[in-house]
Amino acid sequence: MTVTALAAVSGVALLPAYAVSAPAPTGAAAAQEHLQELQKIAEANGGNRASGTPGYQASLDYVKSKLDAAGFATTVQEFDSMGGKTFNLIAETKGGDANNVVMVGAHLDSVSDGPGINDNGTGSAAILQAALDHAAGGAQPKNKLRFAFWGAEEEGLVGSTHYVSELPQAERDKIALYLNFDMVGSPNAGYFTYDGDDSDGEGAGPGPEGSAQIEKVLNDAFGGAGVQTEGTDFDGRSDYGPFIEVGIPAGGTFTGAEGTKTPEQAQKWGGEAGQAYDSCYHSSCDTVDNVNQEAFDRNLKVINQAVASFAEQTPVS
Ligand code: DPN
Ligand code: ZN
Repeated sequence: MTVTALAAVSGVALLPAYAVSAPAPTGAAAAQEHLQELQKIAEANGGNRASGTPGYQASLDYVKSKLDAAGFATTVQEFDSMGGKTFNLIAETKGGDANNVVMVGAHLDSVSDGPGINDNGTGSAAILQAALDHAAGGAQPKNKLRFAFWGAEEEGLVGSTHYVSELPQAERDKIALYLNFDMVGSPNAGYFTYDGDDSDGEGAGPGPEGSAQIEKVLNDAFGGAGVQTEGTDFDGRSDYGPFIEVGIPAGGTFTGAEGTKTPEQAQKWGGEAGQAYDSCYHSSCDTVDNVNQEAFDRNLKVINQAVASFAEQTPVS
């Protein structure tokens, strides 16, 4: 019997030799796939990915499998929130100086009213892809890189608070800095970085020492792409809160939530003055269509640059 006839009998399709599978996408294209996947997960699980629900579990499984396959050491940390069990996912490089850890975090949970793709599929997808791209580059980081995907942020920063409170002081001392990414693709985007030096002299004041240098690295990365930034206060509304409370320097980027874009901001950034940065904030329309691709791509690049830079050198060690 010929090979073809054998295949016909056994029902096995013979693929031509050139039909190898396409290489996995990297960078922006891969991050876009993560957003699509999180959207599908929400749709398959009652429309959301809220902490403690099957949609959250599926989100965590998806992220964890990618990081495991790329060689990260992953840990799932269980905690209670709103009367139920939920989880943080922590993934760190096996190499790098364990006494000088660079942490990068994003909350992986959505509110229960929608799929949470801008808030915070974007931050989750961005740091996931930054981790995968860094690993694919093959270089061992000088410092240990630790990526955190927080549960129950939307229930009051519960996951990040639990993580920091469980961490012995000796382990806190090894964390050189914490970078936070929560909403990095808002449809009517602003380009904010956490105000480490309190340049406006208002609001929450400066972050712990080293935060100003982090802000500068992020601002310079945006500047290199021709994007002007504004500071946003450390007002405690996202997962950097528990870190700055114990004196760990922090920073990060943010494209805006329910706040309104000013005419000056619309002039320098485009978009619509008098409208919310994200008019679908915490609602059912926070889908893949609620992501500003340009803002998301610019943030991805800045995040990759910041990770590459802090992997080698931190302001405070
Ligand atoms: N913490 C965000 C949320 O999940 O609702 C909103 C937010 C992010 C607000 C960053 C301020 C700064
Ligand atoms: Zn939110």
